[in-house]
Amino acid sequence: MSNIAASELIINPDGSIYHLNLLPEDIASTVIVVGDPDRVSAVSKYFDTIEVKKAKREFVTHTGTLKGKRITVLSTGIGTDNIDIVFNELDALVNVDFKKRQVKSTLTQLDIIRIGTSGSIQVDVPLDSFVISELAIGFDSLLHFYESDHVLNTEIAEAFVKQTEWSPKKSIPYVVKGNPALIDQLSSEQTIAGFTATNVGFYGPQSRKIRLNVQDEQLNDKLANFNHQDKKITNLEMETAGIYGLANLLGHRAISMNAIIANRPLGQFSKAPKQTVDTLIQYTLGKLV
Ligand code: R1P
Repeated sequence: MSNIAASELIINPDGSIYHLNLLPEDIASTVIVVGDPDRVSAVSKYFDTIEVKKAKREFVTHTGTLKGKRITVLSTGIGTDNIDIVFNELDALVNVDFKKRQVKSTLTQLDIIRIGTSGSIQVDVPLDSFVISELAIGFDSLLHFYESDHVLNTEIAEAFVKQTEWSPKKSIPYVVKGNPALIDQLSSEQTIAGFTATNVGFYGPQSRKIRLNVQDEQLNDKLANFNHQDKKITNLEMETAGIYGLANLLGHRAISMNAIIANRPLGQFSKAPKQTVDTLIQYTLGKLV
């Protein structure tokens, strides 16, 4: 087995991985990921113990226990470019022997749960509701940089490109799925099963017009009206497709929990977004332990 070069897997002098600044023993096999670094303590405040608190750049990590279960909560910052870093480094922490610089012969599977905020694009997916992404469609190009055809649903992606008259100047969308067992475990009558669109930006890519014109004025309507075998897109955010794609490629289980804090067709924003996120945090922790 060949060694991974120092330039490819960068390990800090203290033995921690380059961006996350974590040692292999710092993470649990259940990892909650959040976009906002301030949301890390909003999750870990419910832990019974906290043994690790580390940070570098936007990547803040707390590891502790809740009712005897060891859990890590880690912020990813915004976007699938950050998801590429977080997922490859989390995987290396469990599946690469840092001393030998070799992939371990026995691999560890992580459970990775995103607790994020999101905007609904359907009138009937209301403010302050919780969407669990069964599927995600990525408008970034992250998955296309990997050998990934075996985890992509090209049928839905092709139907989407056709129905929305997707401009070839934009990256070809990719469709990926969440882990069915985790979706089962975390779903209830309090959650809505969804199909999440992961955008490559917050303004133009999500059809928000402040001063700049967008390439396709009808984009959000086309997203809302897209329908393939009764699958309709429910919400927009910026990480889930990357999370599902990389989790599937690396052999981890992932699920994305979305607190709906905006309803785009109705032009509404939640009056209590923090409360909604806190309720989703408590709901998710309750289902995990
Ligand atoms: C945009 O405001 C950010 O909020 C959403 C989007 O995905 C994007 O990261 O998620 P988080 O609240 O988890 O960051």
